[in-house]
Amino acid sequence: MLTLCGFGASNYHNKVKLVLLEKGLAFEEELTWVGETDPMASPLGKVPYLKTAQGSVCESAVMVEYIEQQYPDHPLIPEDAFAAAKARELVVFLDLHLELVARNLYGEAFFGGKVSDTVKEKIGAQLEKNVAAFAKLALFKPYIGGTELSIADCTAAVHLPVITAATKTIYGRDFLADLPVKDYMKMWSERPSMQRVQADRKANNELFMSRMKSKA
Ligand SMILES: N[C@@H](CCC(=O)N[C@@H](CS)C(=O)NCC(=O)O)C(=O)O
Repeated sequence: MLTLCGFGASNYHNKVKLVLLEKGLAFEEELTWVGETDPMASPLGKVPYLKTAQGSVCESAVMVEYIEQQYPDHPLIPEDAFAAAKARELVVFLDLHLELVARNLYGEAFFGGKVSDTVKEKIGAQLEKNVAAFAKLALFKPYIGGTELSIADCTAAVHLPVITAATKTIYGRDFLADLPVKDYMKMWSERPSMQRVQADRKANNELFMSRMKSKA
């Protein structure tokens, strides 16, 4: 049995959860807040992490690869090596070049904190460049890498809305406005996997926000 540890308001938690749901796998969830993680399972104290019969694994990208290899039915990584590389390339752009950069804005965008003007300027320039690069790779036909749903979609579906919200709040402009994100998310909203993730996210979000505020 697989146990996904984390919380429903986390985009990385939901990335792995979408993969599990899209593959039709049975799994349990264990509500684990940042600050309450198992240091052996997640040495950096991040969520999510995955408990398996053999032990635990952290880092969402690694978890997704493990799930795919261990449970090859309903594949979310193409069999063809080049197509697989292209799906993984999109995941790296989304996780590393978009989300991790935008994350510098979340303190002010979502949690009532303050981000300095210097940081805003630096992050704005980085995001501008990285979004333009991502736009060259993302196909939206209708899936992010083309005609097949992949791990790149499970990643895009959780990160793109957060990047839109953060850039709108901080810069007054959606940095993803030139991409068909709205139609893409509408397509996702019709999938049962996303319906469950959104319902769980809403249920968890209030609790998460009150925890963040009490810590601020
Ligand atoms: N690279 C990690 C990122 C996970 C991540 O940043 N998770 C956030 C919650 S959405 C977290 O645990 N933040 C607390 C921290 O970084 O200390 C992954 O892909 O799993």
